[in-house]
Amino acid sequence: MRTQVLIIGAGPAGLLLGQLLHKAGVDNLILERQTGDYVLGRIRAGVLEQTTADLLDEAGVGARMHAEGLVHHGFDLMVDGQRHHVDLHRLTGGKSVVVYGQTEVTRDLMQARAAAGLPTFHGAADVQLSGFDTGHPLARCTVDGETVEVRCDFIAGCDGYHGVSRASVPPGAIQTHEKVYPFGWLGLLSDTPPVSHELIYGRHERGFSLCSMRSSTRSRYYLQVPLTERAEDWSDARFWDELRRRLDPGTADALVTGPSLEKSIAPLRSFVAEPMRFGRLFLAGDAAHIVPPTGAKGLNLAASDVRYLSQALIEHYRERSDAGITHYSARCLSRVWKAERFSWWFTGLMHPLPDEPAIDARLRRAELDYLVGSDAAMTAMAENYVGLPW
Ligand code: FAS
Ligand code: PHB
Repeated sequence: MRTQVLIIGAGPAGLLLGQLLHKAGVDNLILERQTGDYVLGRIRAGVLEQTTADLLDEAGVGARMHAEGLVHHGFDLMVDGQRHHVDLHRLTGGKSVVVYGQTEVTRDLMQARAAAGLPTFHGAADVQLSGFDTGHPLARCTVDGETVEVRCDFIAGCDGYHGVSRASVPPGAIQTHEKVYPFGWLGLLSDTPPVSHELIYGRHERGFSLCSMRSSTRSRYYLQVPLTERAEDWSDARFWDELRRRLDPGTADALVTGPSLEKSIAPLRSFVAEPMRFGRLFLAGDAAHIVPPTGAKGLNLAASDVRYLSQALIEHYRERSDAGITHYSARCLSRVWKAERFSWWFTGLMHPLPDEPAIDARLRRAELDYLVGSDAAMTAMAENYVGLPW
């Protein structure tokens, strides 16, 4: 079979790209390794930058986000039992973020794709890519035991950190940068009212915690844990007890606990692959970069890559211009590295390391004291958190 743009991966990046291309009349097809339910079952991001929300509107999938999403004008930092409000709205001249789970974004995009009757092959096994560096891109895979071959003009690798797209690039043509953090995030989802109306990023000598949410009745909490920990070793009671110990007394008293709907541990890494284009193969989203989730940038970076890539491909077909394609990688990476820096900085600031030298702990404490006492420092953090301009 043949299509203009073949997309590998039906996560948020692949689905959003497919929707934007479809609305511009560009033919596309998605190969996805997992089932749709499996993709929806992965609990991930929760915060959308306004530019991401605007792009979902442009893709025609923003209605439920506006109806159910929560607009947040700030968040709290909790440092050794003291809460400090970060007034995003004031510090950024009126900007905010939208709390709306990645699962719901993915669901909205899946429903839009199905309603448009666009082809997505779930259960696509052993995807193999070739010809993207000779002008004749080709993908082969197996679907329900049958061999499927797709010829196309371009391949968009939206298949995440463990995908086949980046792995298909000749090693000499790609450079990767990686930092693995010596801890993970143990996440818990529960149908309990959030402990606060906004997010609380907490730093405590026992470790980092994050109090987040999905709605006014569904909460998402995270605890920094050693990489040796396993989610199955954490009962709900153990999780709630540990979270309470890391919160200030007033917040701990206000915490409403309940049975977990999901518990999982995510490793934290900073990762970038350069460049993000190889002939007619483009990488977008987690296939090209990973950020520690502290700064809530992962999903939002995927959205900005997809915006640049959709614009470049639409320009190729509509205006017979390859200027966007030529500049795609540099344009993405300029934004990616700024988000990597912010996520690395915020992660280092909020996560104590068990065996760190005493002076490092004191320097970090001094930076926190400076941050919470300086409008200039808080403004710098706020403008990165709401998202730098596209
Ligand atoms: P995704 O990984 O979401 O999607 C890639 C898709 O490609 C998947 O559906 C996969 O099944 C498919 N695929 C993979 N290999 C394939 C192959 N060979 N053939 C066909 N299909 C293939 N971000 C935040 O902002 N906040 C968070 O709290 C947060 N938590 C996270 C927790 C975890 C465990 C992970 C892994 C990521 C987390 N992220 C978080 C980042 C996350 O939200 C990503 O940024 C987001 O999923 C990026 O979307 P995609 O680029 O579409 O990649
Ligand atoms: C989430 O709600 O899952 C979430 C929110 C903010 C972050 C990371 C995760 O920085």
